[in-house]
Amino acid sequence: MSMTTRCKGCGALLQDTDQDKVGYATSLEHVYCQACYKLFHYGESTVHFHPEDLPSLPANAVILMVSSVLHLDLLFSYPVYRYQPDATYVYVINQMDLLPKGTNLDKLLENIKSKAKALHVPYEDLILMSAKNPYDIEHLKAYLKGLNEPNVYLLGVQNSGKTTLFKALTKDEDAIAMKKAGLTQEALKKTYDGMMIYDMPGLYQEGYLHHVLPYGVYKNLIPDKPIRPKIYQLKAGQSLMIEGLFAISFFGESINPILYIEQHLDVHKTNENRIKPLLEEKEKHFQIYVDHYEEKAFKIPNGRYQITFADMGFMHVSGPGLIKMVYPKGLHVSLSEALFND
Ligand SMILES: Nc1nc2c(ncn2[C@@H]2O[C@H](COP(=O)(O)OP(=O)(O)OP(=O)(O)O)[C@@H](O)[C@H]2O)c(=O)[nH]1
Ligand SMILES: [Mg+2]
Repeated sequence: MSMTTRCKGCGALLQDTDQDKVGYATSLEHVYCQACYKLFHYGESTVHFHPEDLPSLPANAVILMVSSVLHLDLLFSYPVYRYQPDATYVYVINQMDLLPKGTNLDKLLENIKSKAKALHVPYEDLILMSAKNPYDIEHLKAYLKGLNEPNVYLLGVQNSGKTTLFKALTKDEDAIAMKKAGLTQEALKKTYDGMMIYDMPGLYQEGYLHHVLPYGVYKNLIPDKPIRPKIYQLKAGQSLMIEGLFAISFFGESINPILYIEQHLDVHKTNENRIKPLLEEKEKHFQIYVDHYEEKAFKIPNGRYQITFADMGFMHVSGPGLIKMVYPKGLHVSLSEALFND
């Protein structure tokens, strides 16, 4: 029996001594650690820590920087190229299937390129794709072959789809890809067509839904099917409540928000002065809520902007105007330029 058996689900080193530590299994001969086994078979989430150190990356590597379309506000916010400037960086915008069919992809690509240029981000290519689309996977395989590097690393924040890509590229059947944030614990590796493909643990993102809600709740808030954007017509002083999580109040001429979130989430219109009383009795009014909230105001300049609700989705708005938001304390909420037209 080997001392270095790894869990095939998350890559953690298996150990049978400490139930509270990562990689625990009742037997070292198991395929999965207990956390992965419970997650996969019962949808139950137990400990899974978030590794924070960046692994050492060789120069003769292609680094696929995987980002979800849901995380576009954070695209380029991890300057991995500073640690290994000699590797080849390719940005993969994944989960494109979540955006509506009519989305102007040329415009999106153009905007991402100008953002990269403005931030001086070095990159070889930008690929818009879906890890769930077999055609896109074939395209990526051909592309990687053309680069002719021996090592391919999948890097990016949690839940961007690295393990899903890894499985599709290498035909691995054991690794686990689910909406549990920070699932992959240590690098999983497998050969494909003369290359070694490494599926890395997710880069740790502060303030995502897993900070404030249990897995059983947040997994239903993260979209996994094509989003049907919803347009709202609001007057100044009116608000939208998304479940008991986000209260968004609008002040401006024609802010007309368009929400890109999971279809079944409860969204209702109210007035700004109703928000406080509603949240004071949140247990009575909402299915999903948190203990503590915080507030922030966003001044929207002239033009098209995006407000991102952590890893749950986003909203497009037209400025000028003002938006006041109440949201779970500690959650990542941001204002950025809209990268595509609705
Ligand atoms: N709709 C859609 N869902 C995807 C796509 N890629 C991944 N997913 C889903 O996104 C969730 C997270 O995928 P993973 O592959 O586990 O993400 P990861 O980047 O490995 O996450 P960590 O290991 O936590 O860093 C899973 O529910 C996947 O099914 C995609 O292209 N489209
Ligand atoms: Mg993973």
